[in-house]
Amino acid sequence: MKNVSRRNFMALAAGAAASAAAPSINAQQPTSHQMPMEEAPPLPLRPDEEYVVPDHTLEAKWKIMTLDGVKVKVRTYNGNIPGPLIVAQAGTKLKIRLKNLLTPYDSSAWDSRQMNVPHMLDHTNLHLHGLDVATHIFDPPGTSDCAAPMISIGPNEYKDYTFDIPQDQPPGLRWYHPHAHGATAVQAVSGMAGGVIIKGAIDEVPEIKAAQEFRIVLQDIGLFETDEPHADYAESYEPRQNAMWQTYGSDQYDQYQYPSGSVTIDGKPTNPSQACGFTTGDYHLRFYLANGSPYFRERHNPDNPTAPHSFQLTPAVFKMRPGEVARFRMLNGCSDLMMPIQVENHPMHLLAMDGNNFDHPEVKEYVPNAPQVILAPANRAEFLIKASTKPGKYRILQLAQKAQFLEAAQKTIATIEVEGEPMNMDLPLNLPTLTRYPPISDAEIVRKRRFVFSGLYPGKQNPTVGIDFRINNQLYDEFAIPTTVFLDTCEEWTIEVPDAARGGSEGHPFHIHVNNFEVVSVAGIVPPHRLIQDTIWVAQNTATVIRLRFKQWTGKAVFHCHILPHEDTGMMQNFLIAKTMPVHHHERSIKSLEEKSSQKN
Ligand SMILES: [Cu+2]
Repeated sequence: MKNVSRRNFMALAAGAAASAAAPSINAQQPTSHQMPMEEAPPLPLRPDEEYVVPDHTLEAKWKIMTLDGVKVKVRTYNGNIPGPLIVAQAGTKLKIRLKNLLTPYDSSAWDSRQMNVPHMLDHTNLHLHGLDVATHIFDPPGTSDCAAPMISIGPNEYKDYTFDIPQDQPPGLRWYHPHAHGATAVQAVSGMAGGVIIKGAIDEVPEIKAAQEFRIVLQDIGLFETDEPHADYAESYEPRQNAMWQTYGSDQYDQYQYPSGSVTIDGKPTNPSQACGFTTGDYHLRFYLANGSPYFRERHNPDNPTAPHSFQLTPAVFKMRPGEVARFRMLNGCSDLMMPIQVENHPMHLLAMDGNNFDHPEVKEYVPNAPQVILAPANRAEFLIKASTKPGKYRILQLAQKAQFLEAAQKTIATIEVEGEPMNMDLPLNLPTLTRYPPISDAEIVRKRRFVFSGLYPGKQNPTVGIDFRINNQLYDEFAIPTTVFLDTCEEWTIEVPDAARGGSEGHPFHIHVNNFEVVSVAGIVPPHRLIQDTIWVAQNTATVIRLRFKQWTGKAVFHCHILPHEDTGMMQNFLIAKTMPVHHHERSIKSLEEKSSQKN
């Protein structure tokens, strides 16, 4: 891979694409849902709705901060990384105002027929990840119009969202992040994400109620040296439009003697000092953060770009007494990293995945170098740890893995320091039963589908990016609906990542909006206990089988790979949840034949 000249390939391919497509200016007109802030009428904005005062206001805005001694300019919610924690109850309305205070970004050379290139990095929207709420990516929320555009809030605009949280929404850890196609990766890997906790029955289990709670929001921050002449920061992630970072090297070297430089949509090198192109995962500099504090650093490795130079920083410390039980809630909010998680020398009492608790805690024994839980990008794990009777320091580890484009070194996420007066806290035997996801029987399945997630390199459909990230051989199309499902029906889907020869160069995490799914099998293995998730890792050359019940909500929604650069460059599809299953024309014709014959008799 090292000798591949991506610039040469892209120069040819992107040049051809650019000459075939007429340039268009992307003029965004505010709609009634996106009012420029200075023109907004006083509250209440829309008297026909119950919207009065938002429960939470999220402001998307730049912030200059210092990470591990490096002055960086990042995108945030409300100036904080992670964004504010949102706590809500099932059966209530959650009102969130999203204000976009990001600065304008030039997308003038972007051809809007080519959706799967980074564009409109100054536009944003909001996704509540893992909540069973109405579809809210297309305008207006809940729409079933196949031509409905994605919600896109421009600089100095805002939008009021109202989410109806179902009464039977399982209590647990969920999260929010931007989902504007073409800008999701850049915004999220710049810091825009936060946790959502739904309170409920599990919080009242006496052994859990008695436990102190440690929340761990994990994020990554991708950075490049800035080329702004008078910048008061050293690194940021501000790719020029249609400029791609050349992971496999170039003629340009930065002050650290690392190759830099990007290509334009025409495949031409940009200004040699412009190091900041869109990347499909490799950055000049990347920090991994736990609750906003960096615990690990990676630097681009010009000699072996898929194995970044790695450096462990000082991780956070959680203090526990010997025999104490603590509740951990961990969110993998990273843009692309799959994390095999292990707590040193301690069994993990897993309570929930993706905010959906089990009937009883599942004990994952400690085995050196074996993960106790795997967190794909976007997954959450909630677990109890009963501290050892032996005082000491025990690491929470992300084990090394080579299942992705970039090799992931082992990282210490945090340290549990066991010290002080011993105690002997109890672990719960049972957990509350979830009612929203009754098991789906064979007889309920009305349709089986197969979706293949594959990457083609060099790309044929997406020459600007140079790699095609596809589902069933197609790139994302905002207005196509390849899949229609029906309310109150169940389906079984097989998500497949092929072998290397057929485009399975790495694993992909599958995520679907609106309804969580039941995991039937992973690589042919039936899980040891019932699993309800909204995201699942699908490893190279394996298939994962899931069952879905389309419940309560109709409308246009999406499923996609949760490696965000893959999603932004095409690995996403729309689907429609339609209200009633129509009578198939075959059944209609049989019925009319029967009617005709009965009339004759
Ligand atoms: Cu992917």
